[in-house]
Amino acid sequence: MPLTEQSFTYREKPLNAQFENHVLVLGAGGHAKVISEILEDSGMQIAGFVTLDGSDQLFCGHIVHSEDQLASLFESGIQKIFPAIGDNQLRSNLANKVTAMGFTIVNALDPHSRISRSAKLGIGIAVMPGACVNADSTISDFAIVNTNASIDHDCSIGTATHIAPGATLSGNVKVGSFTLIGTGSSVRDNMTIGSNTIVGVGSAVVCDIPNDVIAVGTPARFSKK
Ligand code: JB3
Repeated sequence: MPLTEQSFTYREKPLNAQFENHVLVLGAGGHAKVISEILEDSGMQIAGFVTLDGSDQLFCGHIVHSEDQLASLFESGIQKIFPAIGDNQLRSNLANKVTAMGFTIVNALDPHSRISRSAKLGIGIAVMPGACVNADSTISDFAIVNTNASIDHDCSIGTATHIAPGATLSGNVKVGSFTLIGTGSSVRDNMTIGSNTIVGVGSAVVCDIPNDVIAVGTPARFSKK
């Protein structure tokens, strides 16, 4: 039977073009549910969540796949993904794993965030509602700029670092990789904060903070992890 023009067009379409707007979300917890809404508000369609073992229960109205299913999902044409797990190291590890499988990692930039046109963004970045990234700042791969966090001009945020809700970084603050800047903390301009470090909730950072420490208080004092 001859193909109609319509069915021919459909069959000739590359498989992944059908799923151009579809994205998988790695994780199915609190962070993933916020991310899924941001992705939907940005015009993407959620193709499901992915946990280690999957689940029979829907999450936010979507299927929860297991990691074992990633290869077949990719083969079916769903090739975009977002790592939505709060743990910095796990988020980065999983992002690297799915990159090696061929997935394209997208960003989740909330339409109600403010991101400067001169900011430089990597991949797999979350910029949550009300967050601000000002001129000439750099946000590296898999970083989270959480709800209402503020990154002022010329800042640099390292790979898989998490700037928690309401944290404020003044101008020209450099933060390393895999660091957590806790909720509501404040960082004076021109400060450098190392990698694998934690700045506790509500701390005030007024001196440089090295790698691998926990810094807490006002002003923040640090000790080895
Ligand atoms: O503070 C705020 C605003 N958000 C926090 C966020 C940044 O981090 C939030 O309050 C939580 O503290 C935390 O959210 P997250 O990462 O969603 O945590 P939780 O609710 O515990 O969910 C972790 C998810 O990761 C679960 O769905 C796990 O099944 C999934 N998970 C754990 N290990 C994994 C793996 N998923 C996959 N695919 N592979 C794993 O190895």
